[in-house]
Amino acid sequence: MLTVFNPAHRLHHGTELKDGTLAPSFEKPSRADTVLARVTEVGLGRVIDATSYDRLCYVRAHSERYVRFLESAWAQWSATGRTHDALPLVWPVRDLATAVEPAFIDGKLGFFAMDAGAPITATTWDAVKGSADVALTGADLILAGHSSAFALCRPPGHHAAREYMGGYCYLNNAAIAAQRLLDQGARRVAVLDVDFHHGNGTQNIFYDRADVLFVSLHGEPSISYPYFSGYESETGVDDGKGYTFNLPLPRGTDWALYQQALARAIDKIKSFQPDQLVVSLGVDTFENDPISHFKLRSEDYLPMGELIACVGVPTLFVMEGGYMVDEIGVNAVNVLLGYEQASASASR
Ligand code: Q9C
Ligand code: ZN
Repeated sequence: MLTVFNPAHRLHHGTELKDGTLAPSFEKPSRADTVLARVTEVGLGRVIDATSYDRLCYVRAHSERYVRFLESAWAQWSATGRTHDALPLVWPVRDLATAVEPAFIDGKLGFFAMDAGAPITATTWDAVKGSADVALTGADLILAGHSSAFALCRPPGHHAAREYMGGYCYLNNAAIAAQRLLDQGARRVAVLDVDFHHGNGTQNIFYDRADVLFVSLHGEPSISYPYFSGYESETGVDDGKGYTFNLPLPRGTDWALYQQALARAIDKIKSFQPDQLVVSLGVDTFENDPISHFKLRSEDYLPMGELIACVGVPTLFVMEGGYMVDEIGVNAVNVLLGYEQASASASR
């Protein structure tokens, strides 16, 4: 399996509010570098550089004004004389006015964010664009006939919706890749999200559409970030009714329980008969993850990959979360190795 990588990810390392103080974010450069080192160590396959794509590819999954905001936020923030990370501090919740995009940067930050978890630094946009380009390059490998590929994206993407950032995410890499596959001829694409957190952004982008099936396994919303999405009752709207499938799981979920839910997810995807599969691959389901509460062990990621291979269609893996940096490489690459082993034996 080929891996797509972009060293531009190192241009992004922000701060986050943790327990009332600003500290370096859990979402840090060593994450992607650790995964890359493991890819090389096990000889997964060649590592290729991302190519650069036109911004219109991002606008396929997001709005024009949101992409423009991401491109220009730092320039507007720093023009006010501030030098620390840009973070939103006011949000248009419930009955507040959302009809007008604020003109001033502090208002724009809240307008285009769901939380204060997506800091913007001077070079954040370069890393964010580079991450989306990794996903697009991976999608093009699939279109060129590869049966699988690994887009080693950083920063992650699945919390980023059509018009807002949050949860360490800015552009939705998996959604941008899925849209690329559709624009290049796929009739139906499934997105399977195995990150610990609900992929609210991906759900938002495809919620009213029947050409993308979104299936997510995640911590129960009432006790897990992002708290305000991921309930089983969220199943899509209009043409998209029935094309969103959420499987929330309780605190302490181990492989025995996870495996049953994943088998249901795989059945759902198979009956959709997608042309391709995009996997939002987060490994924050790991037992020692610092911000999550599932109990998967490193060896469980091998059968996870085997189960995903049962879908039997070309598959693009897109890196999402996972914050136990020591193990993130082993865990993510175990999914890919399990997938490869199962695919190889199926084709013999
Ligand atoms: N102080 C992804 O896994 N808040 N995002 C955590 C920690 C944000 C996770 C609170 C978690 C976002 C892509
Ligand atoms: Zn996550």
